[in-house]
Amino acid sequence: MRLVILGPPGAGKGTQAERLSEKYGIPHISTGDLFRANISEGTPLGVEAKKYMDAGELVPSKVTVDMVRSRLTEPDAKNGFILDGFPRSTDQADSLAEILTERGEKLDAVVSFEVPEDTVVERMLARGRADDTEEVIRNRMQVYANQTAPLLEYYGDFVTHVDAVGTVDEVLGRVTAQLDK
Ligand code: B4P
Repeated sequence: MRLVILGPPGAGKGTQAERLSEKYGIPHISTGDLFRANISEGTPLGVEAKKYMDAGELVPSKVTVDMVRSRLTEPDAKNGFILDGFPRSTDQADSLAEILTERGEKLDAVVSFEVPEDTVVERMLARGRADDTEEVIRNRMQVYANQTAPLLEYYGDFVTHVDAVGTVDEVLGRVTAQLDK
């Protein structure tokens, strides 16, 4: 299965992707996690990404797309993957379509998590990651509305909408019920 998970910051994309990865035996590829790993290792990519992440801005698409393209060439992604946090803009979605065409592959599903803003802000403040301050969260929500939300129209009827309010298990149950169809 080749799956994309969309949703506002803090919607629980990473949380659910982790569980779906275990259930379906396919890798969870999170651009946020890949950037954070590069930041911890102090790579040039990490140094570049940190500037944007600390401000709640998107990391430039060129570096993001190259990173995803390279991750997808690893053997574990051969028979499927869960993309969490990518694409985050229509230009990234165009790049993903190109990558998949080159590989002779297609997406099987795009899942969108629907959560009210108050809930995601609460979840992020409770998580308390470095980029989870109120000011940065506000900017990330704005960036989501301007750059990422248009993907819902981009993918149109192909999107499976999932109510992501509730416990982690409740949300997982809803997602898998849709995917197993
Ligand atoms: P991400 O790492 O993708 O982070 P996120 O959107 O904030 O989190 P996610 O939706 O995965 O929520 P989580 O499961 O953690 O992005 C961070 C930054 O990286 C971006 O701002 C950007 O700068 C950069 N970036 C990433 N991808 C990029 C791209 N493609 N292009 C450019 N830049 C990019 O859940 C949040 C919290 O809620 C957790 O504490 C979790 O435990 C809790 N939670 C989850 N589900 C819950 C539930 N059902 N009930 C209660 N709590 C729940």
